[in-house]
Amino acid sequence: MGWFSKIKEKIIPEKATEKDAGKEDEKVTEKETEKKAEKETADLPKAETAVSPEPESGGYFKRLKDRLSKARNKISDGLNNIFSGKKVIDDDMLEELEELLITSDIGVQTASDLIQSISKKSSSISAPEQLNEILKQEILALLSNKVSESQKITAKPHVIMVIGVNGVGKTTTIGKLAAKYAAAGKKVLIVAADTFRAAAVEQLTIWAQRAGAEIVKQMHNADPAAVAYDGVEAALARNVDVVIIDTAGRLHTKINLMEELKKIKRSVSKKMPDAPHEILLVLDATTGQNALSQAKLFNEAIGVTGIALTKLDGTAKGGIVISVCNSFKLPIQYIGIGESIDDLQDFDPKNFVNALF
Ligand SMILES: Nc1nc2c(ncn2[C@@H]2O[C@H](COP(=O)(O)OP(=O)(O)OP(=O)(O)O)[C@@H](O)[C@H]2O)c(=O)[nH]1
Ligand SMILES: [Mg+2]
Repeated sequence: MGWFSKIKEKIIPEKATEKDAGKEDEKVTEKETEKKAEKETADLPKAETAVSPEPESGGYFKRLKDRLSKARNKISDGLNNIFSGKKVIDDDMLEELEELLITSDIGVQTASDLIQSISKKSSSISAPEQLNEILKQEILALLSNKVSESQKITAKPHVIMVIGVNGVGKTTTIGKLAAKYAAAGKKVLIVAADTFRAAAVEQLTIWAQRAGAEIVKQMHNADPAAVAYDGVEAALARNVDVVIIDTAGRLHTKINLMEELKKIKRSVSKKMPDAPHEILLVLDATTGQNALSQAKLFNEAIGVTGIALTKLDGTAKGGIVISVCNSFKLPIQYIGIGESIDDLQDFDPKNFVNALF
């Protein structure tokens, strides 16, 4: 199926899951979680076994633009409303602009910082519409400041541990990431260290097949730290380039999620001293400012090297990207813009801002 028909056929419901890290542990029974996982496995997008070829030139950006349409509509409609019929830039206009930024999830502090620098520059322009361009440039400057060089692979295997609360898109992102590395000619091994639900391993196995990656898994309820250790051991023996470890977002035991993740990290480094080389935190863009508190908690407890921000296609509040960039020293490495295997993009501030406006 062509990429354009795929976009047309896809209807993604607006999701608004407000979950705090760790809080869900007790609330959800194992049975409910198993049911959800089975549904997720059944819901996996079908008939995609490899990364689809990139659409014709400019297709990468076109796809990004298409998938950010909800967020773009909110911002551009808002800006049009603010500027329409106005001849001068006054305090009311700047206030309305600030409100629009805040309701787009840019965050109160970031919005106020942006308005301050915009108002300084606004004296040099005559038409209110020119504010649009200034806003764009300010946001781009803000995002570009925070982007680090993409992770270089120097170790073999390069071990990536993927963490985050339940349902944010860890397993899906792993499938997409594995496909990216495989397409770049890397030998990839996925490790199923989410041993909480049987269906989680099944879901990951399907993604591994699609991505053309190997998988290391053990029995349901096996010790996740032991699975991770075995995974790295297998990778060393099998000449693997990239290892990606899936972890649980919620536990059925009383062990704290953070404690379990620390244990996995320790066990990986016992097998390979520098590993994990990356700890990728997955955040769900539809959870808004809640994602910020998750980033803080995970970073303090485990140490995070980068962020994958998922479900940007499902939110009108694209400002969360700017908020995350401005609040932490952590770079956004990837953005998820759909449920298919080729819906993970390297985060590029310039493309992002152009697609958003
Ligand atoms: N629209 C959209 N959906 C996504 C994206 N990434 C993941 N999803 C969907 O989010 C749901 C949850 O994804 P999972 O990958 O199972 O999330 P998880 O973090 O592994 O969940 P747990 O294993 O329960 O902790 C699935 O239905 C995915 O298809 C994205 O970028 N866009
Ligand atoms: Mg998962």
